[in-house]
Amino acid sequence: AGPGKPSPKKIMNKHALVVTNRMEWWNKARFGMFIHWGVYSVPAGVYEGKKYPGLGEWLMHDAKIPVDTYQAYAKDFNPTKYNPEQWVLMAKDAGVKYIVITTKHHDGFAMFDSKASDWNIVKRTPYGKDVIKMLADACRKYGMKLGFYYSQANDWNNPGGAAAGGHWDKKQDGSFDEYLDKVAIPQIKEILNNYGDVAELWWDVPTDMTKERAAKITPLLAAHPEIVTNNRLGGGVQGDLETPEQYIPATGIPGRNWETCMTMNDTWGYKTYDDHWKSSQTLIRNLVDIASKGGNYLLNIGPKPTGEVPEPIVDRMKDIGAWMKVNSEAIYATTASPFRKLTWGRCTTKETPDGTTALYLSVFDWPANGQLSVPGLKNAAKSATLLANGTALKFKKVADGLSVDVPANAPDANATVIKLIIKGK
Ligand code: FHN
Repeated sequence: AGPGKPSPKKIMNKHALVVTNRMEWWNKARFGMFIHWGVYSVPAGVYEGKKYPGLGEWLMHDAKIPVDTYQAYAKDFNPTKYNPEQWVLMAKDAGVKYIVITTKHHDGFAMFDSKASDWNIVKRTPYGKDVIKMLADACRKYGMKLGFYYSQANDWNNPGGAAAGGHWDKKQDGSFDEYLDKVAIPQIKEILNNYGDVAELWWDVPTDMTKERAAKITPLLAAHPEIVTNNRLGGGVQGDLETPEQYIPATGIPGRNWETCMTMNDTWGYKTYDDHWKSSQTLIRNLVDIASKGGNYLLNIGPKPTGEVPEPIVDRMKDIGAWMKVNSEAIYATTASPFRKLTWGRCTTKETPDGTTALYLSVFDWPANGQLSVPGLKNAAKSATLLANGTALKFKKVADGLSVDVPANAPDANATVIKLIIKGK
């Protein structure tokens, strides 16, 4: 198939270079859900009556909140409405294949029962329960993979952890190496060993992490070779994944697995007043766009301190789920587009066992003339159907490839997928 180069074969080969058995599930998944949840959801972006414009989970840093004042918020962190099964089912219904949750963010607060630091949910909140264990149980029950975000540096509460990440309170003083030995490394062992299988370990951030320091952490993973790791440990450790944040690389990241993480509004952690929500259409198209470039979409939710998921998130997850119910074949286990550019949308591909290739044409801009042109396609086409309902579509060879007869109006305003089976690769 050309001249939309490189050809599907080349792309598939390129991917084969980075796809190992260990990464197989991850490469098929394409869609994950990120969860940023912690004590920062209590102030939710407001300190001393002032609404801070930055990220909700960065409030302590941005408002230079003293350690003791910040720690008092834990007394109001009482997520009595936390229902992890509901979270997992919301994700599952949306088509999500794995979840990654913040076990400890930059505020240093462990959302799990930690022996290494008593700045944790069990010791410091009226709730007193290990929400990570509860989520791990729910994930196991519903066959959802679970990964852990862990902020190994930039810790603003455990002494020494804030080394280069900013200092504004004497209580933050200390040695970064001591912090690593006494808090981070023991906590990493806790999350690796106390919650069953860990699908992905999401380091954040590489600040202060020299080669020597990273070399104390990497051996901890030796006993867990199945865990997928991202590229933010630091100290020159590449990890399995590139992690574009808040953007989709224009041409993917050839030769590397990658996962775009993105917020639904403008914050990772909950803020009461951030209503800048992306539309469901944008989120669906982002997922398609990312799959068409061979990556995964890790879409964030920021739950409230009560444990509830904000309504705009629930609505969007439902919309994504409705689209995925009929179109997920165009997302899961697909490989990148063989076409350099398609004016009307995106393409993902999948080889079929009978030697044909499925091209999933996701149409964003519906053609006004009832003809969808697939420029440069040289392979003979066998069939074209609307993926959502199996309606057969006529097609014909044209000078510059193939043209598919499509209905006058777009059947799906989010993205209509046409499944085109072509002979060969
Ligand atoms: O500082 C964090 C931020 O709060 C958030 O967790 C994102 C998610 O990728 N990572 C860091 C910035 O790169």
